[in-house]
Amino acid sequence: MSSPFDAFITNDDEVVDLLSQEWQRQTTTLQLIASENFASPAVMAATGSVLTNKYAEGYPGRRYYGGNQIVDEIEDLARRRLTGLFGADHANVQPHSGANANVAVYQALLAPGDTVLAMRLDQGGHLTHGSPVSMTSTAWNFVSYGVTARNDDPAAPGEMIDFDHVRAMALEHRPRMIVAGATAYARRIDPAPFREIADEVGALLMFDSAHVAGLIAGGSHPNPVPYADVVTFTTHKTLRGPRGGAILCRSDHAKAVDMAVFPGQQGGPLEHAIAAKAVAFKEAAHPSFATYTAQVVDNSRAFARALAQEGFRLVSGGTDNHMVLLDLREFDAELTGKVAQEVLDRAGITTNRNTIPDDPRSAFITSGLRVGTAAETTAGLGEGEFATVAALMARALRGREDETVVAAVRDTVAELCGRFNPYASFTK
Ligand code: DSN
Repeated sequence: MSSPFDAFITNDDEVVDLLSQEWQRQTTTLQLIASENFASPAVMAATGSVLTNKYAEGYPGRRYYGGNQIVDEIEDLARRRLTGLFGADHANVQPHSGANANVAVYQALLAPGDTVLAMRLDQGGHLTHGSPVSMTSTAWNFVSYGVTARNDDPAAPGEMIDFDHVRAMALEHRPRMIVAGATAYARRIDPAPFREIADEVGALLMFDSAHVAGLIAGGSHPNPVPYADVVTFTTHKTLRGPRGGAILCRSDHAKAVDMAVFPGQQGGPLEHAIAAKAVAFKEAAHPSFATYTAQVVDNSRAFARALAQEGFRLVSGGTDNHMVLLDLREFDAELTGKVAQEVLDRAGITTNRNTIPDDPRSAFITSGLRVGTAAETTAGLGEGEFATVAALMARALRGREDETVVAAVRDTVAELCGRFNPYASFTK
């Protein structure tokens, strides 16, 4: 199978072959992992550019290596575009990932052992929000908040951030920092109540907007920059850039944040990724990106409705963002997230298993499945197609013991992907 990579890598058949296989996988199966997207050809070209050759430890105008005149311009452009996009005082575009960005902020603004209040992993938080398996929990004293209890009344859905709990924990523990933001949470996160609670106890506020950075840039979700001391995010999820992280902060934190990223956490920045981030920030500032993010949310709502009609329980009763978190137990009490993910893989539908609040199963098995609309909205799927995808998921999972059912779903998926290829322009 040929792919656009054949032209660039002519002396390594093994890598060409594997890249072609991955190209094939991404364009013939459905990508529903909520943290993934299809970066534009321009973003991918910058990622594969000569900048991968350059060492540039330091920051624009203050490098530890020569030959960085052009690299300085690139990094400055990325920083300017990013502060403009979110209305922030200062940007650091060097973090290699969202995890690096979060840890750098902790290093910048906390002393070892300081108390931090963040969302617990099994309630929707991230590993770097103080999970016991993350170094963040050994370097700092994390205490956690969670979501309200499940409530099946659609007029008052539960499993939403419990602000009474956030406030009670803040008053009890007097954290130096409160972390807002989540990795498996389908609802809008309002930064204002977090700011209020942080002010009440004299805490700093960090907003981890990894998942929703694109929705914020497109105007579909509230911008935390006016409320938070620091905002961190990844650039490859809803923001649709290259893999990587970034930090926005108030000018009084700029020096500490920059020092924590380099030399505190990282060595040489990945300037090829930074150039690709600059491309993505420009794309996100275009009016068409707002149309895209609005469609992501509309698609997610349509997907959620259709999944509920198929018998899946929606954690928190619905969605306000790009993600739907499913509790599988009512669809099929025996079906675990692990098995569902594996069956859907066989059916050409890529998802990830996820714990749900108060999940009785382990994080490796889970009772939940997380799906998202960011990538396939880029490919062009609309609300009608997402309703079809919900039906295909249900059909494959109900018929999982019968390989002909799973294969038939896979054929339908391939036909759908044939009509909605995010990289159609590459193959013209
Ligand atoms: N937590 C991962 C995700 O949302 O897929 C990213 O770190």
